[in-house]
Amino acid sequence: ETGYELWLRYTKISNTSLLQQYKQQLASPVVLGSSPTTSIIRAELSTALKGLMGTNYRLASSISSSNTLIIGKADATNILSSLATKDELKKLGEDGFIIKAKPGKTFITGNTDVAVLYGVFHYLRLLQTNQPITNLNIVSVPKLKLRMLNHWDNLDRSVERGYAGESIWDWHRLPGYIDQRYIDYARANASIGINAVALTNVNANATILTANYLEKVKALADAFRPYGIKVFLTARFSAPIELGKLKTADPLDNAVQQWWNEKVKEIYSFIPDFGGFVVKANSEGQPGPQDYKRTHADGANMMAKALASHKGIIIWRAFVYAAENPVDRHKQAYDDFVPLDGKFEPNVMVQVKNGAIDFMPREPFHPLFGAMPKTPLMMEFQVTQEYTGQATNWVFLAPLFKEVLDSDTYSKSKNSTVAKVIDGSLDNHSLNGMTGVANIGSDINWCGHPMAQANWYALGRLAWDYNLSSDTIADEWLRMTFSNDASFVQSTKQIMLNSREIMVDYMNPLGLHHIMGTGHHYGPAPWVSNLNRPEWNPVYYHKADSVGIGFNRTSTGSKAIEQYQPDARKQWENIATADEKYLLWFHHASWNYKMKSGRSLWNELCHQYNAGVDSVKWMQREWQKQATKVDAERFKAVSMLLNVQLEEAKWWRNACLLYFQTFSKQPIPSNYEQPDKTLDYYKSLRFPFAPGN
Ligand code: BDP
Repeated sequence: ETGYELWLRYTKISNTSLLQQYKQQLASPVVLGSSPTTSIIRAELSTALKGLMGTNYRLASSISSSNTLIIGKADATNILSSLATKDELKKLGEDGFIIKAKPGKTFITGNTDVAVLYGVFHYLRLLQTNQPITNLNIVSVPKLKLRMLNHWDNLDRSVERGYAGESIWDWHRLPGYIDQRYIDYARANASIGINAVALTNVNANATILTANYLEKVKALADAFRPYGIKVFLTARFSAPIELGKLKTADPLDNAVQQWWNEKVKEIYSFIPDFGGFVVKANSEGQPGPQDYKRTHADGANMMAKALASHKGIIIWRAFVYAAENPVDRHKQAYDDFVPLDGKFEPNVMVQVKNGAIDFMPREPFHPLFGAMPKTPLMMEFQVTQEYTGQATNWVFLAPLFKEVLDSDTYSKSKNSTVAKVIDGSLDNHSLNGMTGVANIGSDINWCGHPMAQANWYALGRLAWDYNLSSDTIADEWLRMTFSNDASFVQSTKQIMLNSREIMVDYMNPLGLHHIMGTGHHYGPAPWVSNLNRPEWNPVYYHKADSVGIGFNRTSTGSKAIEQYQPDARKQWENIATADEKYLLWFHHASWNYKMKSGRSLWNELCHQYNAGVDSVKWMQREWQKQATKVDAERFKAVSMLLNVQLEEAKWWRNACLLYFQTFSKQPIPSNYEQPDKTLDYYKSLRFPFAPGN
């Protein structure tokens, strides 16, 4: 198995009595309607049923009394429309679906063909995961309207922070050559409800907005459309200068507005359902409105006006920090954006990373969530594992995503969770969404590490329903991607569910953050202090000294904690009661500070780094037990990668402890494995060709 099939393998159901039951219910399927999407439904169903049941199915396109599975839009036939009241159908919106099983007949319906496609994928998932299908009564409506992937793909096919080969967009051969990958990509996305993709890197190249490239974008949009996927592009703020030969990109300049109006019109002439732009402006050297002493709202609104009449939207990123803000980078996005609340056009969403620093292994939720009630905020997660083990570490990210979504902002009252902020329910916004920075590339298995596919899957499933548990998501994914064998699922799921915490232990325990290698961000480098801007240096974040370690963000420090509601602060504010998972995020604690375990802070650090390493050994042992349950290719690939992961976990542990020891001046307790190399050795390591940079 190469892994190319992802979670859509459709292998024959091995439980023979279940197979018999399924066969009865699936004896005579019909798919009503005729559109590119219904053709896709028919093809998917034929492939899936053939694989799962081991027999060929002929699908009818008109209904007869013998049909046992009836699939189609609600308005296709009376039996389907009578499954729900008008009101219930309305509540389904464009994407929601109903699956209902009555004696002898099962129905799948929704208001659009794409909703029906989602329903069919859901139904197939039930079969793939061997669930009962006799008493189904499912009504499923996505919690979020925009369920998106952001590709950080460059036009030369390199992928910023990509660990799975080249970009899957083969710009050179587009528009004429439609790679089967595009279709399989769209299928996979549709199967988990993803309905939007930004094709290009947020560090944008204006060339994508030229007619030549728009032809290529159109070809992709055409391929994705029947799968319900809308295309977005990243827009470089200075494009009017670079492409339009204007002297300025000032958002309040009429000629600039005019240029964007024309450009947008041109884009819609190629792609009538174009989604809009994702914009990174005045961040990490990107051009933006502040270059002209204008605000982010001025910039976003100018572009939003160009898009409004076409029903396009602007997704304006809040990932900003500047060298002029040396005290605490944590505070800047909040300081820049909160005053703009209420000043954005109605077709603007502000896209906020899950935390205020940068996709760290563990990070408190971003203080902007709950602080801009008049603006729809979109969640940005990072699926690609820039800071969470890159190409080599098995880390299931659903627990990280859930931890953020379930966090309480207390912005209205108790239970004002981040999830309720982004779904718009707290502040009555109709625009809402979640995106993940994609981990997809040209590798045969799409995501590099065979287990990294689960993070793509998790993003889609949580964008559809953030109430799903990590356990459920892992369970589904394992059954479909590997096997329904109960003991395999049980053990491997435990590895997945623990993997994120394990990675935190050996990389960034107790709230440490941003102590990775320079540029490529591969491996540990807590000692780095010589970069041009203070907030690029790891020493800025851990602040280790002879007294202790950690960033004081309380009222006696940078005061970043004051950006949170008082009730939210409580979990971190007082060092004596603070959740130790975030201790060094908010406090500078002394080396001998007594932890809840009874250990000193220094000994606790030693303990956690070692626990992380030991847990990778546990992952290895658990995985080895699955040798007979998994195909040889993927078993071997994961085994080898776990060996690499163990080496990297030791590297993180040794390098960090040896370095922090130069401040704590205390020994690593003798019951732990001692570093086998010197600090100088770790400092001397260089990775000029590490991927993703
Ligand atoms: C950082 C990445 C950088 C991205 C930036 C962003 O290191 O490559 O361009 O985020 O999100 O995490 O704009």
